[in-house]
Amino acid sequence: MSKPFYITTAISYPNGRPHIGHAYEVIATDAIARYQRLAGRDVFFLTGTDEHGLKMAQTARKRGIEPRALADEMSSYFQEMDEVLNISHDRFIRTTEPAHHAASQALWRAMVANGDIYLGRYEGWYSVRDEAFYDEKELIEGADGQKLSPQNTPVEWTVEESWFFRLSAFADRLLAHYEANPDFIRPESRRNEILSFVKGGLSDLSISRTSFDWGVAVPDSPGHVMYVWVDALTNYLTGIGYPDDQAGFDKYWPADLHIIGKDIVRFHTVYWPAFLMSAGLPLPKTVFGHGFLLNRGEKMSKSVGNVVDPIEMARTYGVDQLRYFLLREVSFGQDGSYSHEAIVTRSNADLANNFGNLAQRSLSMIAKNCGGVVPTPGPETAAEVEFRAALDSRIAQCREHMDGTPGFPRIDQALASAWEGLSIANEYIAREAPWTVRKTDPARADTILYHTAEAVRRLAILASWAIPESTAKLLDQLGQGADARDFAALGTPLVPGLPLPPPQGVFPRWVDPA
Ligand code: ME8
Repeated sequence: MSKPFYITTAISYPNGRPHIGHAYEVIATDAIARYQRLAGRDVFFLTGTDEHGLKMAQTARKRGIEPRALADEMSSYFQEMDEVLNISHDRFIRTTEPAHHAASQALWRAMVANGDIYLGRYEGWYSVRDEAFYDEKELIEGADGQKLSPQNTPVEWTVEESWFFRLSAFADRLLAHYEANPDFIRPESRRNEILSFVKGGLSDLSISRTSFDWGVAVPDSPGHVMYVWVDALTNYLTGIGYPDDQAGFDKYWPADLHIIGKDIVRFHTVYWPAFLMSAGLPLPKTVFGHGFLLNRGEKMSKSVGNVVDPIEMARTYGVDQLRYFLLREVSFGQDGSYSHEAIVTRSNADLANNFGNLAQRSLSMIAKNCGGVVPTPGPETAAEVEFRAALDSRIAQCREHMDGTPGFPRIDQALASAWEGLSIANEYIAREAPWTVRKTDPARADTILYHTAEAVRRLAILASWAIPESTAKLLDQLGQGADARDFAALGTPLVPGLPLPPPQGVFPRWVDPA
């Protein structure tokens, strides 16, 4: 058995309903998790909600409810989203779970034991929206002269007694780690940002709050709750059993891949590794900072009114249509844009026309002309030899894109290669024209249909991490059992004579209502 693979998303703040950015992150992570499972890895995929902090407390207060009630309500929408989007996570963690409080306190104690936590007084700028402290020099000036964080959010001057983490002592060790492990921060542009940030020197980090109580209690320190990012990051340990389930923890830690958005790379590549170093735990292999999803190129915000409900979108366009669009259209690691037109164009061209036509043509001809069983291929001509070689090379390219660069699965390019395979298969059937050949040479038509159906089978397996529901339907129609759907089955050809269920269209075409 090959090495287990542990992958995580960020855990989302359930202070509102999920938006398309949350959907994008969990879909991309799900695609990678499914890919690794198909490749035979034992995968653990963790996602969840980040329920503490001032932002949650303030939102709840505004609504006149308890933070816990807000978290319960909103976390349920994130869980519903995951279900609707066909997310294959192994665990959905909520940071309000008792096990997570215990894990956060265990990590805290380990950092205390290493001498990295001391009591002090925090005076400085805090952004509730970002749940982040900022140095004066990082702030920018807003339109009416008020101070804003580098993320353009309001900051407030905060003074309180606080526990501090000796982050300043970790700069050299962090830099040495980045140097020795180029895959630690991906993609390269994010790595460069962090390198220059850390080279600029690190201040100690305030890691507890006394002005509110919605959080994990600091051990042996009445009145203090942990800074939300300390407990939030710890979720990656809690999720696999830290500190009590040593076997589970040893099996999966260190994480292979933390998938997060570009706005929280600093927390994951500066604070998180420093906490782990302090606690004597190994560091995750890669933190990947993906880009942001923009609505027609604009940042989404409640005030612009362009926040889109991903559950609605999946119901409107179809789950696989939405998944495919996001995975194929966004260059992984960069920002991407979406619009109704772009989703419709992409899914009609690549799903309905390319994949749909190929499957429909070959399977309906087999149903009609081959007695509904996989036809028996006759002798191959140069056309089949070339076809198979071209397909083999696209399958290999797809896998190289996903596996070739440690920590950087090139999702969109992998799909581009798989879809080149589909185009090649469509060209093959169009050129060989079994519908014409059948009239004069039925055995040759059977050969062509066999090779086309075999291509549909292989490409359905190859794409199943991206569009699991549709490809499962195709593999049902090809009579493939549950044990014949992973990458190992790519090399096990269709068995002639296998009876097939009646074919049905899998990729509906979107037609705009008149
Ligand atoms: O940051 N496009 O939670 P969050 C793409 N709780 N991704 C986006 C996005 C957009 N428009 N907007 C947000 C948090 N994201 C913390 C994380 S992890 C220990 C704690 C991404 O709900 C964002 O970058 O604000 C993050 O990775 C995730 O969605 C959750 O964001």
